[in-house]
Amino acid sequence: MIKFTIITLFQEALKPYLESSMMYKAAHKGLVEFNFVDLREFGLGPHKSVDDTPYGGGDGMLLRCEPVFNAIESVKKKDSKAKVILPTPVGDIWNQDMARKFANGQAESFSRSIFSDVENTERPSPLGEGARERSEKNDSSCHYVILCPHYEGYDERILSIVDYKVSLGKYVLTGGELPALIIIDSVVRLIPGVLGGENSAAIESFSDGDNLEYPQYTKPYDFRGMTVPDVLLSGNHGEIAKWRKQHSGKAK
Ligand code: 6GU
Repeated sequence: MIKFTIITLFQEALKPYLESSMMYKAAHKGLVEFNFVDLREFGLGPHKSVDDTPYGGGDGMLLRCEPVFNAIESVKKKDSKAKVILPTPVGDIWNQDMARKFANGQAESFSRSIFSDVENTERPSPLGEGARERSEKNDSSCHYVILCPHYEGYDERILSIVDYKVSLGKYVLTGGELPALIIIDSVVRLIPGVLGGENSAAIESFSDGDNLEYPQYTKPYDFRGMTVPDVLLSGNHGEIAKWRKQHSGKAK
């Protein structure tokens, strides 16, 4: 069971996706759990403010430390082993290998590099001791807290409570909600039993089980004059495998 707790001001943007299709099925089967924490509840003053202007001047508003720390600490009080993910355009660029490690509960193996630029004396190793034990016991049960920033940014001190900084690519989005959905989707589909029919070996490589490498066709044979390569109808499995290999393009 993998648990995601999403800290956000915009739950309504996330729920329709997580309550549909494969995400819904995975949650329904008990393979994953989605929880929400409303950051506004941790806001300050009568207006439940969560942001303020930057010291030194500049445009826009930044997420403040207090609401974020209080929200994260409220989750950690119940589960001290929960790991915090911050979607940010300056994070490590998300890839299939990272998704697989999160799905296997082995994300700690790359967290050192993510942490190399963050000073944190209280947490000399972000490797929660449980990780190695968990992977030895083959227990992938884990809890990820995704903190969705909004506005123009966040107070840098928030990084001291974050385990992983993740970027989705070299462009800028308005907030962490879409990245959170992409991170969750790419992890959940790798949990054994979510897609059905796969075994652990099938999720060992990007291509296996993903059918991304070669062109595929289904019925009809002839669609508006565009026909299916005949080798695929030949029943010759050797030739079919050869054709697929020749036509596979490596996903970048
Ligand atoms: Cl994780 N956040 C934001 N705001 N923009 C992004 C991103 C994340 N990844 C790419 N662009």
